[in-house]
Amino acid sequence: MTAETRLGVCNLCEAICGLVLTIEDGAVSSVRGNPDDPLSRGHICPKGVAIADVHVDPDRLRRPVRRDRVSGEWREIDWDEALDLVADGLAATINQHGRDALGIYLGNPNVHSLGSMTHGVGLVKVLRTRNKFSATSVDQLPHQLMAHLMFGHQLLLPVPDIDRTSYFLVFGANPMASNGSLMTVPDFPQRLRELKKRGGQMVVFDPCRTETAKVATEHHFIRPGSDAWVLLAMVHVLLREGPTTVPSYAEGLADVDRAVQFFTPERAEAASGVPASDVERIARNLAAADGGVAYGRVGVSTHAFGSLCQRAINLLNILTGNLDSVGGAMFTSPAIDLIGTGLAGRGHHGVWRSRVRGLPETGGEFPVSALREEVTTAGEGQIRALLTLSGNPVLSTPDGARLDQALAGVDFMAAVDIYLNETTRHADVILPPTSSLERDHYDLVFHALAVRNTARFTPAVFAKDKDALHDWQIYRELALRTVARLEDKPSLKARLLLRARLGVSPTRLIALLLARGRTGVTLKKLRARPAGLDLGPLRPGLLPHRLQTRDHRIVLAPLLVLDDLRRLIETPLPGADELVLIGRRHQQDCNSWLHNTQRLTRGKARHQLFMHPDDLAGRSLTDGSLVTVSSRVATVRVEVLATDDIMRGVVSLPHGYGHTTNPGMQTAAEVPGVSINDLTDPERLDISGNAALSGVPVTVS
Ligand SMILES: Nc1nc2c(c(=O)[nH]1)N[C@H]1C(S)=C(S)[C@@H](COP(=O)(O)OP(=O)(O)OC[C@H]3O[C@@H](n4cnc5c(=O)[nH]c(N)nc54)[C@H](O)[C@@H]3O)O[C@H]1N2
Ligand SMILES: Nc1nc2c(c(=O)[nH]1)N[C@H]1C(S)=C(S)[C@@H](COP(=O)(O)OP(=O)(O)OC[C@H]3O[C@@H](n4cnc5c(=O)[nH]c(N)nc54)[C@H](O)[C@@H]3O)O[C@H]1N2
Ligand code: SF4
Ligand SMILES: [Mo]
Repeated sequence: MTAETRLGVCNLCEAICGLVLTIEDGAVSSVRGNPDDPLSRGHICPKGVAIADVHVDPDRLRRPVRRDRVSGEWREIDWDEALDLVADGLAATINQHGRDALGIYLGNPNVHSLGSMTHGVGLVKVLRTRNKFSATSVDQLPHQLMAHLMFGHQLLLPVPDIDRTSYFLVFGANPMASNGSLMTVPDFPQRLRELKKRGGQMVVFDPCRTETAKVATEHHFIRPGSDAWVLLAMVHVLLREGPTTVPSYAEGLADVDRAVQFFTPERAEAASGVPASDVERIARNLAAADGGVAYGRVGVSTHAFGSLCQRAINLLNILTGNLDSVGGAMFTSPAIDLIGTGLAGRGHHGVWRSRVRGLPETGGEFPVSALREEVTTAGEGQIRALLTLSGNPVLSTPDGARLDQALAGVDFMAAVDIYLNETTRHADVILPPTSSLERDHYDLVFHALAVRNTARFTPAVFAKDKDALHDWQIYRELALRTVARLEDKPSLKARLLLRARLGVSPTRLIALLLARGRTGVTLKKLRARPAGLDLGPLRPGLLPHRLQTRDHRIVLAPLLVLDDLRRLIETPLPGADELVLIGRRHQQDCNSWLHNTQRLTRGKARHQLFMHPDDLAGRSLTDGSLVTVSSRVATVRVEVLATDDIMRGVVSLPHGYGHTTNPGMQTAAEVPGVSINDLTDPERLDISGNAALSGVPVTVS
């Protein structure tokens, strides 16, 4: 037996851990964290250990499959036929009904694959439909919109300087389970221990006493959806008590001051349940800290006032002097900079609107909450063909069960995915790319959101099969073949250019982009140091230069959010006997997939509805029983788990469950549980268009 070790990378979550894989007789026999990796420092979680399970999973698609529309049966076909079929289907729809008749959904794993980042964007661009949707609008849209409006670029997202902060104020995030988000922070538990050892504190606001809340110095229960009240009251306290630090390049302070007058700590208490004295004390502590940072994630992004929250969090950091400052909220200096180099657009909002509900686009995408109605509402511009790229919107987006029904009715559907899942089962053709162990990787997204500046290039661990295609090759072929079939096609010259551009491999592009950067990092240097190059801690003093607003100024009070304050004030609070639903993540889950690996699904069940014992008793329900949960859109039945880790008046379901047990679906589909998104409501939106997945009114009986 021959054993050798190879370096790999985990692309399952934002922590991008470096791996050491042991290969015996051509198969992975062990996966460990790489201690030499300057960012992840040897960290790994149970999912990282399972990464090779996906590679060998017999259910993972390796060849294109086609569904017989009559019998419903799937059969493998060859690549050429599959790519032609998809190009035919897409082009026929566009030729007959126009560009917008094609809908596209881009799922989360796109940002975790280099080839999707470099070539998927190109494919989507040439298809030129306005009916573009992605996981962004069930996730971080408020962050991007506020970054666009306040700092001038949708990706100018400040990252907590976790390694040097002394006061970490967390709203609606559970990094102990999620390993951090919009904050690439491998080894959060160790970094937190270091923070505490320095005498620092972590203060958590969450309706659930999560793994993170349990290791915090302070945890405060907060009513779902009420965070904006607390955050604005903290800004109120800072401005009332002063002194506040307002950089010379910030504008709109008077508007902020006027707007937060109403948001007193007492009103915040009434709305949120957080005592006014705590709101005041924590605002003061953040201001007094030697390097403090406020941070909010999924719990306050996928929320009816997500934009107000993200904007208030930015304000807290700015007014306490903690933006662009050591221990505060800082901007990264990545070796490949997506900002300011034209690689990613600065963003726009509301330039055009969706056909049915008139919802605003952001950065060229519509809220995915509008997807179903655009498929089912007849008329000019109706979506008649759908392309999903690494996505499972049936489980991931609001009112998923009805989306499921709608997808059964489209004229043509294709998916680029490694699995047959609840969404891709409606496709006519599924095109599966190579597994992540077969692809080169450089992380274009998460180095730029990491708590330390590093760069790393990871060559594929295994050579790909002769008869397999990388995602970038699939995207290239789909773009070229579809464009060639369009009646209204670009000029020959433009098509030749497209062919040349899409012909450059992602790795070659990385070499070119690195050479363009200013950090001196080259692909050659990265190849010589595969564990990764350390470019040092985050750097302060990048502002105002790094701002992408036209005059390099921070806009403290964008009109859009000022206008939204009225909606906050007028939204009634839930009554004492009402229940609202929130979501959660567990360490061994990965959004809507990875339930196929035994390694992650064995052990204690975690699909249950969390409910406070008093709320159960008040309804004469018992722990462990099957309960009926109803929202405006649907009813599901699920087991309940009594726990006082959840606050009264709140119930919680994990996100990504509810796997279908249809024949042909993945083997571990017997994983119990329901989809939380069968209950969430596409009508509940933040001003940005992000789905308000959290705080859905429900009844339980
Ligand atoms: N209620 C509620 N809903 C939520 C959330 C919540 O907290 N609560 N969270 C939201 C968030 S933050 C997100 S990001 C979305 C995620 O939701 P989606 O965008 O649907 O993404 P995933 O569930 O991560 O993955 C979708 C599919 O990608 C496929 N896949 C995995 N790797 C690859 C690959 O390398 N290539 C290809 N082509 N396909 C691959 C898998 O088969 C999987 O089925 O869900 C959102 N929905
Ligand atoms: N293990 C694991 N890790 C993951 C993922 C996964 O599926 N599994 N998914 C990845 C993805 S795509 C993302 S986007 C990140 C998300 O990363 P996080 O945001 O850290 O993860 P969540 O567990 O969704 O944390 C949201 C928290 O918000 C709380 N919450 C809900 N509603 C409210 C509210 O109204 N106010 C407040 N203050 N809190 C609220 C919930 O109780 C929950 O604890 O995780 C990534 N990492
Ligand atoms: S923390 Fe994230 S990146 Fe690291 S091993 Fe786990 S899933 Fe992979
Ligand atoms: Mo996400």
